[in-house]
Amino acid sequence: MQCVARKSLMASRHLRCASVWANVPLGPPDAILGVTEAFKRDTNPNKMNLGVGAYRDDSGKPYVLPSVRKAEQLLLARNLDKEYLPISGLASFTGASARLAFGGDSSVIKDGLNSTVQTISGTGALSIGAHFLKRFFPHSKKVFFPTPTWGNHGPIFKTAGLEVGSYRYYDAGTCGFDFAGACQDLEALDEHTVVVLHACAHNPTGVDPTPEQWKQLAEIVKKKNLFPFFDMAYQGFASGDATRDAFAVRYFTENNIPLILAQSYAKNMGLYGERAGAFTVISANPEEQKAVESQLKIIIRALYSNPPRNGVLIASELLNNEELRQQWLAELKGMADRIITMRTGLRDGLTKLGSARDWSHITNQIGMFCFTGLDAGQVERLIKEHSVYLTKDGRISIAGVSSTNVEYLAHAMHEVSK
Ligand code: PLA
Repeated sequence: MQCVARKSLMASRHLRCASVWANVPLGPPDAILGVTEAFKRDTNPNKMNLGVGAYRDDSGKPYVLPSVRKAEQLLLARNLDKEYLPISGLASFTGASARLAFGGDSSVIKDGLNSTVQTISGTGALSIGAHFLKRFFPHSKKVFFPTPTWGNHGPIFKTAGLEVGSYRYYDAGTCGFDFAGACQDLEALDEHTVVVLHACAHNPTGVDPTPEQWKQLAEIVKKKNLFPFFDMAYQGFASGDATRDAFAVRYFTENNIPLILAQSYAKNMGLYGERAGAFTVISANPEEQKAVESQLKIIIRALYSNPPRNGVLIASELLNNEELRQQWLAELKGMADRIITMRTGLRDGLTKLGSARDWSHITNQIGMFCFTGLDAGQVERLIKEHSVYLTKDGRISIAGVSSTNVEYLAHAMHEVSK
């Protein structure tokens, strides 16, 4: 009797739960992170995960930078406590992060005009930025992105209540930058429109403006009073040189263009899961800076109160301890160089196999990703017939290719594209 009663109680509970959420539709897997889930289910020993942008060493293993390991040892020896960080994060980290982006001599930093807060990596920086725009940007609430852009840009800004639009960026004909198209579209925007710019190593295309083109884009931005939101998720990963990759951000700032900036240390320090990042607003004067910072803290306090400690303690060591900083910058260059070597290897492999296609974009593009130009059907064949996992748009993470499987990849790409 008792058992029957319990059973019927459970059944009614079950029913009640089901009815509350009955209207929740099943969502699709994430376009980028969902690729990893499919990869994990594959039993082919030759499988390759080129979906998410996560750096692998030449044996295909996740890579923890030796400088990061050293920083961890230094931190461990300090027996630190686990107290909350301030709402705006670890000051030694946010200060150094701003200097890495804008340069130590930057007048905005010397004059204390930057409000830099610690964020949950680059995604968190974009999200805090989007919330800040939604609350305080006095003009349009529509933000414009390059076509194509990182798949999570739209969702982040829409979740914060903003509308999204686009401007031309990639030329599928040349697999390069559609500079004329981008200029035309930016010129046609209303004054005081927010435009998201990838500071370097554009994701997913690997196509960046040249310094000369950046200067012309800055002209348009200035003339039309556009408001740039720089997303710098790959500083140092494009050229191997963190200063060189900061060119656009520094050029715009030196030319007195007001801007906001998202930074991530996921890729350039290999701190992915540690979630270390920063968001910066440049203000016109110190009073404004104080007000902006106070509002950023109010937004953060409501969203997650204060940020995590571990990742930024490591990042702060790498940025502030001169010996570790030099080691980190050398290791960063090592990662960028290995990616460039893999690009050459892949292109050479395709040529050797007799591919009739022009693959020069593999080596012309920069950063973690190569936008292969393969169409949806070819992508599907790469996955199904060769267990090479990539995003549907034909993007491959070159950072996931190694000298042991670059030939396999070339062969697979040749097979599906001939
Ligand atoms: N901005 C751009 C342009 C990115 O490509 C990424 C990450 C981020 C911000 C945010 O990274 P973070 O929050 O980890 O700092 N893009 C990855 C990962 C590497 C992802 O999609 O989450 C990608 O594979 O595209």
